[in-house]
Amino acid sequence: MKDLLSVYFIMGSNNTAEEPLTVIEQALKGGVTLFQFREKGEGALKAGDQRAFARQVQALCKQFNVPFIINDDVELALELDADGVHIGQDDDKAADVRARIGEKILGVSAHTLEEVLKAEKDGADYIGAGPVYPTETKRDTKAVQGVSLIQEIRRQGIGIPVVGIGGITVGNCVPVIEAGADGISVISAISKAADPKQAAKAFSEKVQAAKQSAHS
Ligand code: TZP
Ligand code: IFP
Ligand code: MG
Repeated sequence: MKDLLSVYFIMGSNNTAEEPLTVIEQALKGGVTLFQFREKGEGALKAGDQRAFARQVQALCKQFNVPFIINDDVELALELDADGVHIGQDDDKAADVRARIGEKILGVSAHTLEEVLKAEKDGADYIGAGPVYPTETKRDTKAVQGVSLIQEIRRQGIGIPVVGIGGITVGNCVPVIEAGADGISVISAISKAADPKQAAKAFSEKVQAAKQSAHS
């Protein structure tokens, strides 16, 4: 799991001005290690259009051998036989989701140590901690927390895999790994990059190098 989290790219059709499948394909070519389908917010696809798009993205991820995770929607994840589900604190309860998805990957967003411990107990495979930095992409985030929760998780000796999320760029990703994260999760730094393949490659290089020196 920790290897898969290195460069975790999240995207929906409304996170880019370009052709979404092309952007995702370029990102996969650049070295994304895990993908999350997050079709949410203004201009997001609904119902059948969303399902059809999800299937296309899933097929693309399969070509690159990158696991395909679905945000929030357990039903859709089961229908498509996705590789996993990511849920927030306001979504279905982690223990219930674990029971429904069996061995699939389960990710949970957490903002406090208490939420981390609960998610771990409920069967989460990894934690999304953030927002690390200010973000324009998600409007209803909790307060920016820097790397404090990530550091706290490691200081307490909690071993669950963790990614930092929120406002992460190639220029500010290294401190997230140094704080103890197993990877970084990004939307706009790849989806809105002039060259998504190059952006993914730059993340990959930075994160691999930082993981080797920080976690050795
Ligand atoms: N959850 C916390 S911050 C965030 C989500 C989904 C958005 C991250 O997007 P970006 O563009 O990488 O800041
Ligand atoms: N964290 C993550 C992840 N995904 C989300 N959709 C979110 C927080 C709100 F990066 F997967 F951990
Ligand atoms: Mg959610």
